[in-house]
Amino acid sequence: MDTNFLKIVEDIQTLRIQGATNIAVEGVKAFALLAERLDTGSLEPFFDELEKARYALATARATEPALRNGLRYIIYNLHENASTVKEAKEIVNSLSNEYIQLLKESKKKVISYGAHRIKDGSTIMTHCHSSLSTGIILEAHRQGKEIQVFCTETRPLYQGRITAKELVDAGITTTQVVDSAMRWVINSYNVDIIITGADAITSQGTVINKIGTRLLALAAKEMDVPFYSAINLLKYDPETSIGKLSEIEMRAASEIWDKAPDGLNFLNPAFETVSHDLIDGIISESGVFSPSIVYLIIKENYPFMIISEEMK
Ligand code: RUB
Repeated sequence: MDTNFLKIVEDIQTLRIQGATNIAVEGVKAFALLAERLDTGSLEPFFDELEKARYALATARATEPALRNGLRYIIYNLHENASTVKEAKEIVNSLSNEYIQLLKESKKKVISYGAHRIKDGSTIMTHCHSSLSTGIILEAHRQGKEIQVFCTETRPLYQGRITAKELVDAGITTTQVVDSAMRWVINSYNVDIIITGADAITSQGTVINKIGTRLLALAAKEMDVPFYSAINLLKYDPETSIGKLSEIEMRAASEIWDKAPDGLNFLNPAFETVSHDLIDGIISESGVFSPSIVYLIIKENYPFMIISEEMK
């Protein structure tokens, strides 16, 4: 595998590229560029190299089905249709563009539907950095709605600072709080709506997002504040429909405390689940609806993500 490709894999692992949509777009692009540069005489070694690349990207972050679904989309169609290396390269290129286009179009719709949900005068709360939920807030502001936003720091890697900077740069009144103040803010500042992003959604409509998201959803429930998850459905985890559990990525202890005393144990889960009963609605490219009907929507719109045991 060449160094340009490995650099992207490393950027994904180290969060220089972060957020599910960015990870999927950059990962799929890197895959297509690698395919373009591969110099193999016949199809078999070409497919072998692509499989190694697929594996490297698919395992770079454990909880990122949108990237894995993109690679599946390309490879499945490739094996069906390519008979020469030249043809295979063309197919990878056009399918990767198609998938990136799907991601971009779905993001636009999520942003548009989500902005409708924000009323003029709203106080909004969010967590971590999600290009979809920030996109919704920025769009509501662009439409001239008077809004203010509270966002968390998102320890240990402070992705909340990316959110805060984007919102402040756009001229939105924004306040950052430590993660443990999330409930206090909802209670003390009349938050009207909470919108977070999502990395994955399961066949049962459980959403997976940055650690702390479930706490936010529980606090929202306690105080009767609507909790929405902004997600494109390319983040569906197909394996959950055959009974597998989505994996939650565990990250290095050094992200929490790099010069910790010897003998101290750490746990650093990157994500957690939010079950559908805590979510008022998912804001998706197919509309705003209850997460519990996600499987039906996927079946209708993205049949390539429906799998069975035999396909594994
Ligand atoms: C980012 C995160 C985001 C989702 C959605 O985690 O949890 O809410 O990935 O992002 P990390 P988007 O920083 O660990 O990647 O809405 O941009 O797809």
